[in-house]
Amino acid sequence: MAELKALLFDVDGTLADTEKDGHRVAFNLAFAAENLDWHWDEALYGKLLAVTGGKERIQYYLSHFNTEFAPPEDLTGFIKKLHQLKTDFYTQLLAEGAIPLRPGVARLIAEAREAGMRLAIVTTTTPANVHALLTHTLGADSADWFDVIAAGDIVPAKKPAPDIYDWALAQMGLTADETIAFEDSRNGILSSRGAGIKTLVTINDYTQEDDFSAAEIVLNHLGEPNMPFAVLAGNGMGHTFVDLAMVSNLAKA
Ligand code: XBP
Ligand code: MG
Repeated sequence: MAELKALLFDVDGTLADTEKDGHRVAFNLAFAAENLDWHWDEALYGKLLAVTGGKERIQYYLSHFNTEFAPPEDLTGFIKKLHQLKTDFYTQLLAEGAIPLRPGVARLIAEAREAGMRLAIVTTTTPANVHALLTHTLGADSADWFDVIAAGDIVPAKKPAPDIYDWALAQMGLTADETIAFEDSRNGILSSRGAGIKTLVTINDYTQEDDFSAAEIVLNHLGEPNMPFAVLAGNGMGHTFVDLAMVSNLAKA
């Protein structure tokens, strides 16, 4: 049985609830700035989350939900520009402190660093978004705490493909059984499990109905000493908040 050497964190929905009040809002601000009469309300955005990656999500919106739109000749360039604008709005929202970390995230990362556990980010979102979230929640130098920030277009096939997790493992020189992943969504766990990595899931409003049967455990959040988690599937082993001891046991199970 391999020893646990690294914690691999998804970002959106896992480190912070970024989708509804962050990404969605930033997409809408970008549409308005470009004089597009598109608006992604909370319900529509839930459907659009079927596709990961912001550029891919815009493409999916046009092909499935706004087929009336007459695409410009250079659709790829148009989407790229719109998405860059969205990234600018999104990182601005994070700089304003719009999105806090989820319960237990800062505590677990601090404990892991203290113990010399390696850390990585494995996400679909744009690298600038990861840096903005880390900087404005954990502090200016916190991106350096992570051995690898695997993000965005680094691999062409985004989650649910396993490629981004495979890439992170290769960069770290680790095997899947030396790591554990933290995810919040079906696309996320398909990716982590596809790479053979045991996965702890914390759900959110958009993902609570997802199929997480491949998870080691499913929780409402990571919990804090004064805010116990609820176990939605799996065995909490008597714990009330996720600490390194619990994570190591899950990795061994
Ligand atoms: C996150 C995503 C991303 C963000 C938007 O998925 O799907 O597309 O919503 O980010 P995961 P960009 O949590 O599985 O990584 O607009 O920067 O692509
Ligand atoms: Mg996620």
